[in-house]
Amino acid sequence: MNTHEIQALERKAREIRGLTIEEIGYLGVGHIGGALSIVDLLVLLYHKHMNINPKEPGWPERDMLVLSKGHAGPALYATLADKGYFPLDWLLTLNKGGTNLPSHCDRTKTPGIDMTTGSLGQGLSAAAGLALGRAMDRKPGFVYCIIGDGESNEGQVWEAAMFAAHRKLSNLIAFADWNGMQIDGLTKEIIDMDDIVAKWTAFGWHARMVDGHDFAAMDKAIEEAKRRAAPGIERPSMIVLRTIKGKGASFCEGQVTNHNMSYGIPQTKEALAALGVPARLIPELVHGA
Ligand SMILES: Cc1ncc(C[n+]2csc(CCOP(=O)(O)OP(=O)(O)O)c2C)c(N)n1
Ligand SMILES: [Mg+2]
Repeated sequence: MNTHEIQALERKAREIRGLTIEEIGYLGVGHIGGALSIVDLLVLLYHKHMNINPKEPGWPERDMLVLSKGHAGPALYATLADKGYFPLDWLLTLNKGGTNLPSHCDRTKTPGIDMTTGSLGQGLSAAAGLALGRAMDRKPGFVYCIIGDGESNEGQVWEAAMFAAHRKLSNLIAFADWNGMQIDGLTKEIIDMDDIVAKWTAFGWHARMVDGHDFAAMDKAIEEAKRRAAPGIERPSMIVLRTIKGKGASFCEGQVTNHNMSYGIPQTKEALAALGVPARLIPELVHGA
């Protein structure tokens, strides 16, 4: 990727962070920390790597994403709305009665959501099933999956790890959002995963760790993972992303309290100013009241 492409992705990520902060700020409470830590990855996937058609969300040949850490749905909703899957103003209905955008992802409600998630530990199994189906049908395309570091404490993650390696699912590219925090505190104090790359490697995956806020590094890792689909080296890939929970929200970045926090219009306004992006959703901020 050249500097121009990287700058365009960085600009897009600031916009998506702004939309995500407005979306949750308008509701008044939500999983802002874990949503913001994956924005750079979502932007890279949806603006560079994924073969998709927002006009036809169910296109059978599309690449798919399973957001296993389904509580980060609001960041994915902002990315999808911006891509044109549904109108931007749906973002103001987040988790309200009758909405198409529940707090956690639901494939029956939202165009562009490929798997229902929120019960942690299950998404990688679902992604492995989708990838196996593709492989059995000899269909092209990749299945992407995002899990959390706290979620990685779940046993089912490691069942999926064994299964995907056994079936040589090189069309499965997973990411672990290593933001160091989970609901009750620091991951290393709850269950320390120690050398996580060594663990995935031992489970038969191609694994590496990169900075989850560095587009060039992530892009290189994804390109490398795609090459693992070649005959003779078929392995699923795990890309562990070093990230900052709450990245880009001036009022809570890096704070262990940002998992599922309350905030409102004043903090939203402050954060948008710090990001250098205009308000696009909340009427009183858009019209400067
Ligand atoms: C099976 C299950 N247990 C508990 C929860 C409640 N819960 C929601 S988010 C979360 C913490 C997840 O931590 P992590 O995977 O690190 O997410 P992130 O830091 O990216 O937000 C928990 C325990 C859940 N959604 N599913
Ligand atoms: Mg975490």
